[in-house]
Amino acid sequence: MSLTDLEELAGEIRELILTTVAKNGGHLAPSLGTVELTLALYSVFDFNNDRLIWDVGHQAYTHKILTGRRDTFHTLRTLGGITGFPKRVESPFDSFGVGHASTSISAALGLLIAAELEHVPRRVIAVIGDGALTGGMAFEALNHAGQLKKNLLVVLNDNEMSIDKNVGALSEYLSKIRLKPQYHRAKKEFEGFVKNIPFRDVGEKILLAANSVKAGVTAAIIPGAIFEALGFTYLGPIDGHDIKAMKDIFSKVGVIDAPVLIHVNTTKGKGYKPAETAPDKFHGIGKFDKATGQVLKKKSPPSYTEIFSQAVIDCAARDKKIVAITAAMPSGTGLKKFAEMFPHRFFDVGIAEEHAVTLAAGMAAGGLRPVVAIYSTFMQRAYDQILHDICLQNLPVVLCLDRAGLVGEDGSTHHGAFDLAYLRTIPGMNILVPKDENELRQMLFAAIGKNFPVAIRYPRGAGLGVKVETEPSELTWGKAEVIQQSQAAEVAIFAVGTMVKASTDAAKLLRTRNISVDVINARFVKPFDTELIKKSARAVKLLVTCEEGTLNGGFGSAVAEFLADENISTPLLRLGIKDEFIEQGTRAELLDMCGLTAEKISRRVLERLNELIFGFLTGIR
Ligand SMILES: Cc1ncc(C[n+]2csc(CCOP(=O)(O)OP(=O)(O)O)c2C)c(N)n1
Repeated sequence: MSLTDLEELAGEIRELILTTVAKNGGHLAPSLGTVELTLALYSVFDFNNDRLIWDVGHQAYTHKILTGRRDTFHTLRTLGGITGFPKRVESPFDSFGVGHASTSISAALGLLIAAELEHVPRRVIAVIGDGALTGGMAFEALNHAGQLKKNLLVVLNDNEMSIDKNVGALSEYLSKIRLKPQYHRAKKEFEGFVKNIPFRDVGEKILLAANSVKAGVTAAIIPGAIFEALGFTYLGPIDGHDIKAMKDIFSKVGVIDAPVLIHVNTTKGKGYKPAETAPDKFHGIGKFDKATGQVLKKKSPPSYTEIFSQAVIDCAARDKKIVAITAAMPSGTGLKKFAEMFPHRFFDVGIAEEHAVTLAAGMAAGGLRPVVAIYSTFMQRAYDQILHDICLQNLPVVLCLDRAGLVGEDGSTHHGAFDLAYLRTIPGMNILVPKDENELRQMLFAAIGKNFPVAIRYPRGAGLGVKVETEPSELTWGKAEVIQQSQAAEVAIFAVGTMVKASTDAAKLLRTRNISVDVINARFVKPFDTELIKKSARAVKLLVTCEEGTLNGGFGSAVAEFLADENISTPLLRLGIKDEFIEQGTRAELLDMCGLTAEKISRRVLERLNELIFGFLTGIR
């Protein structure tokens, strides 16, 4: 396509992205920022053979539209529709599945090695944002790639933003490269030089020439010296909205047989004023009015995140030792307000969950009381740090896992389905799950006073609208809360978190069929209330556990293990998420799909009771 055609296409794609995200919600600002970059990449490389790996993948909407998904783009992030992130099963052009940050360079290097060993000549390109570059894995991969000296191409998409403003020394360094006046002069000279290299003089000659010019240029300005030290040839920064400039540089470096990093500057939210002025708000957004940029939000009770936000501030106001840590999510986790109120006690470490957790362990070892707020799905990154650095030393760190359970439209990469299972295996870990937003506040108060590790996991979205008590109330450690109990109960449901309300409603439905059900808020997944379970097991025909988490190793597993160990033969029905990855949809659709609604819980209980009665009558149990 001609440059004019490409620019026209960029406008059409932008409009399609904007219209679709306004209706479905999604990652607007990141994807608007990469329209020209994607078009330039697709103009130069042949992705029928070459491979393009996106980091996080939330900026890849143009890539999706260009690779056969324009007509289905309206289904973005909906149940059964196309996903918000690249996914291998969705398209052969999605070379590597993503959702979590900082994986692109490792994956690209892996694909490159595979191609070499299979004798397939191919370019592999990783596109990574400046935010994702704050993740340790990105550096591990750069370090390895620099040593292997393979022709990996890394495009650094620098918009100075993570979700919130990017943080860290590297981010400051990249900003300096943008700003250095002598660099701009040198950059012009260098760009002029690269443009004038005759195309036949590609390959080694370009590299030699580029390096000799760069030797002179970099000596004066040292742009990208950090990447050079890691074995990459650094080029840039170039304007990431100038298709021609990017095409020029991509086509010329495309044949260099060594690792190259091209630094492009983009504007997050490019082309849509509300997103350009508030790129954090439009990073990932729900439905909004395209004309005004106003979010279309139904009135709802405060979210769990909002309640956590205030609770941690209230705790910090009482205790100077409390510090708060986030991994690049001050807004998402609700810690932004804490940062404003206690700037010296707040730490945003970038997309570095592992570091966040060990940093907290260090702080705790030094006498502080760290609260680490990280989404459940991203905490998966820090498993060993939780085990080895916190629990093995029994350090008083409070882990607050937001977005636990099914998160909805972000889909399989983002569901917080595994936390109960992965935390439960660790000796010394305490796991609390609130049934509502008030209990979340109370649990935080209780956890902060303890001398051991505690994790609290809570869901995405609005609370139940219950009254939130400002003052701490009694929470007996390891004890469940009886919601309803009767002598005549045939069934006892031990429910975890969000499932307490669903189970209470299920009990009402079962009541209409003359089945009396006890409902217990488990509250603690570790240590859990073994005494009450034992007591209930003796009293009822059927024990039920219900959790918004994977069944493999979750709370139900804990109860099953306990019953087996205690030689208790009361039948147990475990309800939760089956051993599979759950795709995207609204939270309500997904809960229904997983059988975690009152209606479906009551049906499963009824079925199991029938099986038990039938089994009893026929002697098969
Ligand atoms: C391991 C991990 N932690 C946190 C996130 C949440 N997250 C998604 S995108 C993003 C910021 C990425 O910034 P950048 O790479 O610069 O891309 P941009 O959105 O600015 O284009 C964050 C923190 C994630 N996806 N993965």
